[in-house]
Amino acid sequence: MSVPIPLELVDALRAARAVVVLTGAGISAESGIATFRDAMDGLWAKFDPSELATPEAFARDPAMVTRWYDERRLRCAKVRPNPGHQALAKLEQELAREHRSFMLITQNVDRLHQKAGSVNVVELHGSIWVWRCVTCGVEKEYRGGAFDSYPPACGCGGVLRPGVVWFGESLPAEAIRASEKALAACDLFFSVGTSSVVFPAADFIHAAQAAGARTVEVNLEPTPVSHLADWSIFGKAGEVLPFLVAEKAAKQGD
Ligand code: BJW
Ligand code: ZN
Repeated sequence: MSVPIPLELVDALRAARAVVVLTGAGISAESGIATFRDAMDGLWAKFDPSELATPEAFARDPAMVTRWYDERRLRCAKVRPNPGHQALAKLEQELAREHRSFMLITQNVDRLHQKAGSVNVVELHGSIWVWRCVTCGVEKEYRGGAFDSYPPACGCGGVLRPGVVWFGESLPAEAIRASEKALAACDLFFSVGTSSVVFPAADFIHAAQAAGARTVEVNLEPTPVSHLADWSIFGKAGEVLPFLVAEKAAKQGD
């Protein structure tokens, strides 16, 4: 691998009792899913994603917003987890065998971590596979093809919206509670493939540090939290994470 991994980081991973990993769109980029702040392709190129992911955009044009989400959902159905997702799933299995704790907190809505085999996953921003009726509140997971019409309709006559968290909306209370509990108890924290500009996730590195954890960032470029990390590794998650997990196993076999 071209990116050097500090030996001290491998040692820290070997010694950690409780690992928390926060992921963002960058970890799914190598699976072929555009990151949130990437320019959008094709038809959507003229839209700013941060303006589509709002309750205001949905209220203004529910057909357009739900079509955008459904195209993304159909794209997620076609792609596969990459070595970055797989390395985290493997790390979770290894740590479980070693009676150490692991939690994966993701801002992603694509469920690629679960597809790769990760189990202890907190979805901070919901899921693109879930749709919720704005009238009766029913939630359904939908894995079929494109909807017949946009916005999709609920049996009650109401409109279905994507089960994701938009700007200005509260995050699921249980996801926040579980994240805070894990952050307060962790001794090694990773921030992977996130621009660290969206809160509350951008604050998680502070919470981990307050708990005494050492912190690692894996990203292609510096972010607003890079200066806080004990180790900043600039490289692709799909290369750095498999290498790190393999090094941990190799050193443990010493
Ligand atoms: C790679 C790579 C490779 C690429 N390998 N790396 C405190 C201060 C200021 C504002 C606020 C605050 N608290 C709350 C707010 C308001 C707001 C907020 O944060 N605003 C900021 C813009 C300032 N937050 C909220 O509204 C949240 N709600 C909330 O806090 O409720 C209470 C409250 C409300 C209002 C005021 C105060 C309190 C809700 C946030 C919901 C975010 N929702 C979205 C959409 C989800 C559905 C969807 O997918 O459409 O979540 S927005 C979008 O951003 C999406 C992402 O999960 C999230 C984070 O993006 P992420 O994952 O970091 O992706 P990118 O694209 O930004 O970055 C990719 C990174 O990967 C880059 O750095 C690349 O370099 C890197 N990369 N390839 C490694 N191969
Ligand atoms: Zn309904």
